[in-house]
Amino acid sequence: MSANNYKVSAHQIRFFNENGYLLIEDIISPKEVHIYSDIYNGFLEGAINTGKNRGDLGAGLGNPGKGESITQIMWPSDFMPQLLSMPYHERVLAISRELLGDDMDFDFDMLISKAPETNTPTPWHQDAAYWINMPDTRAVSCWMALDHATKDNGCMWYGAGSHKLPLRPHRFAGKEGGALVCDGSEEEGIAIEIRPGSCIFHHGHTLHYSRGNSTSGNRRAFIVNLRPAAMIALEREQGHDHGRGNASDRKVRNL
Ligand SMILES: O=C(O)CCC(=O)C(=O)O
Repeated sequence: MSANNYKVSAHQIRFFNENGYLLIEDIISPKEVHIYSDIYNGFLEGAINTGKNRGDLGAGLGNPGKGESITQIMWPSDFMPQLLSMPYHERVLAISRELLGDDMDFDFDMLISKAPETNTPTPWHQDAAYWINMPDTRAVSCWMALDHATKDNGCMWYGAGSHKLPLRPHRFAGKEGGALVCDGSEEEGIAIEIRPGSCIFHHGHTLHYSRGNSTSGNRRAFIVNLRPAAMIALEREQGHDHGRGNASDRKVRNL
């Protein structure tokens, strides 16, 4: 995947280093939002069969007997490789290199969708709790909204500066093998409501969470995760690929 030019300012880089997250408005244009929205719906509605890569991140957390609580589809770009050379992935890669260095590379992508009235929060966690220990802890995730993300439908909340603190102990929030949770509360977080096509970058150690979707609309997010190329190679050597064809590839190191 090549990175096209996308400049962030020195102030934005400082903000990211200080707080562990960074809002980027309109990473894709309104016209591009329509294109991505159609692709996303193709995945959600099953026009693209994602088999075992589709799961319920909210299993055991809410919505019993009513279908998926939080739909998670791992590796959409495996099913549609052209995504890798489309604007979102290319711009995310470019920005990740500006934020964390030229050796940042694409690790994996995923879709996380909260259907109307599913009312299932994504528990407080730090992404690094899902990963193997890595000597180089640089990692960043980009969370792009395809619907207006609001507190009521599940916008992201972040613990500012939490990426600088040690990883908190995590445990399974619901079903074993499902979502992880650590201590955290809205009092220590900041909610970031964004419009479709805007996104937030967060560091792999930044504490975050989202409320459930209690509205009658969708809350769709397209997420791309990046880390140094050498750390991706290390993960693969150790057999970790973030659920590529195997939704149970979830290694927890802090239980
Ligand atoms: O979309 C959500 O509710 C959670 C997303 C998340 O935890 C992440 O992107 O790391």
